[in-house]
Amino acid sequence: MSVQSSATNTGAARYDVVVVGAGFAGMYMLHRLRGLGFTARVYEQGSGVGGTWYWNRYPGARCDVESMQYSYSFSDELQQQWNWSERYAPQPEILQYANHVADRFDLRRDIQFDTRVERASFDERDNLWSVTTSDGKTVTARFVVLATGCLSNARKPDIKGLDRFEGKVYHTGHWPHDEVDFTGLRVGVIGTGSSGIQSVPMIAEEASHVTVFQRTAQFSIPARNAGLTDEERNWFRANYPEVRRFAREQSKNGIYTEMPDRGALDDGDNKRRSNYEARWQRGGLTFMTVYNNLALDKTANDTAADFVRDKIAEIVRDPATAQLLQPNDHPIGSKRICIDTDYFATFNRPNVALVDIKTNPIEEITKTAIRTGGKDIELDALVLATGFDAMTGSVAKIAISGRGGQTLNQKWADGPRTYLGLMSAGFPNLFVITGPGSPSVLSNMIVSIEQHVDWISDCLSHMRDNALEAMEAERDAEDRWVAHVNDVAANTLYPQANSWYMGANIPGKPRIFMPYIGGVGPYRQICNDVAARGYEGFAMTGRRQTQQAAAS
Ligand code: N01
Repeated sequence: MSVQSSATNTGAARYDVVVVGAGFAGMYMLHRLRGLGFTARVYEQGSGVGGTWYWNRYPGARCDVESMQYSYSFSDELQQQWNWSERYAPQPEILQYANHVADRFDLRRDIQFDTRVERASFDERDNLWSVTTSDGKTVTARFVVLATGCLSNARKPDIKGLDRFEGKVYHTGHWPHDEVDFTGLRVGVIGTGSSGIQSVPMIAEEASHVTVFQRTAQFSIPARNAGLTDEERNWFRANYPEVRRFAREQSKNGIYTEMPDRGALDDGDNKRRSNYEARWQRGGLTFMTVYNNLALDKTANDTAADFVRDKIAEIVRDPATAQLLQPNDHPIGSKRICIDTDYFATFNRPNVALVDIKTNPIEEITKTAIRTGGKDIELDALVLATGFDAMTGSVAKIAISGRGGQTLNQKWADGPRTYLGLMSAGFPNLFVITGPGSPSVLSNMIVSIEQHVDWISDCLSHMRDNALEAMEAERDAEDRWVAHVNDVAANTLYPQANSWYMGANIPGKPRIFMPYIGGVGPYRQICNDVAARGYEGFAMTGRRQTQQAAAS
């Protein structure tokens, strides 16, 4: 493989690797490829780096993993020098960090912005991908790496009359770059997942009135966000070797925290309540790791769910509103838990109303209002916090055809099938970073991104060292992995919720639990073992074998 890109005899530029997306995954992938001497081209549909942090600019957007941990670990200098200002960095600061990384490692010269990858087709004879972009150009590459992100395909709901609405309509996942001013406006927010829960309190401070349209009440834990002190930053900096090691090798979710050693029912009522209270006061995602069986045992889970329901009733003054805000149709944590700042308290404001669209679904949107329960709620602006076609949506938008012309969308018609969440049989030399079948969205994404990028980088080096040209997941290894992913999920409470983890938020999408819930540490070990056993479950071929296969 060459260090410089070259041109084929058709004039198309040729790279060792095409990377799709310049979010945290694509940027680190490019950095590693460069370091190994591979040529790479990154295509990014946005005008800048940052992926999800480039698009999700809605008011209140911030990370729900603490920033000292939601950050790259590959460069010690970077992690020692970057100064996170808050416990959970706001979106502009995370985007600033992404830009800093792009500049610091001189990444931009190999990234083509404002360019979508439209199609990618595998040529079996030459083991080459042909990649066509939205500027009408085609390049070839030995490998394609999809760094397209798990939550990047914003989903506009199919609600009658939505296109007729005459006020401004915004989607949280595709927020404008110019400032949006809600001052004096009556704003409707549809959706109460993380994006709705983060944005409602901010919008309520500005707008004259906010109506929140709730289909499913959500469990949310206070973030307790605050400025970081030097002492806190320095603790992390001094302890990064152990913090990062633990997150990668030992944790379930890629976060350095206590590992619970007892179940919720092992404690009596008072002790359990005081444990929940302590985590509620601490704030953040670790509420769910008070006990080791909250995701496994419904009776145990009920104790945590009851605690949060009681908190909602304490915070929200109007009993009818409090009751509506109390989730009662899914176990806590089985839909991605939310982390908020004053979400429930916002419903005590005189300018905020909650409308239950589960009982009275939206009938239609008129030019000026949302009609539900036979009543028109007049609005000047509408915020769609309706989420994403998660995990597969961005991949599905690219026309990918592999062996025998089969498309990835055809292969995944009944749900995504991968081996280790990294490759799909029939699509040689095509990698997905944090793909379905890997811990991905159930983890601190940056930990999982770095693990996949490092694994792929080692794999490409191995292929180069051994004159191998093509690598492909074997079908039986894939079948076994898909069965394992499903078995592990079936032993948890997760499949009991209509969540985007299950594809349930997209009408017609197959209901399959997409991420791997076996834990970040164990998963990493599995991937390492597979590599150590000569990439067991992957077929690897050299040029001569490919030619022989083509001739026979
Ligand atoms: O999207 P969601 P999100 N009519 O799918 C409702 C990450 N994230 O953007 O639950 C009416 O969770 C839908 O209702 P229901 C994080 O992983 C992270 O909020 O399907 N309502 C739900 O209430 C998160 O989990 C951060 O019944 C409709 C809401 O819209 C993921 O992104 C911040 C509807 C969608 O909730 C997605 O979060 C933000 C319809 N037709 C996001 N369609 C961080 O803090 C959907 N809904 C890092």
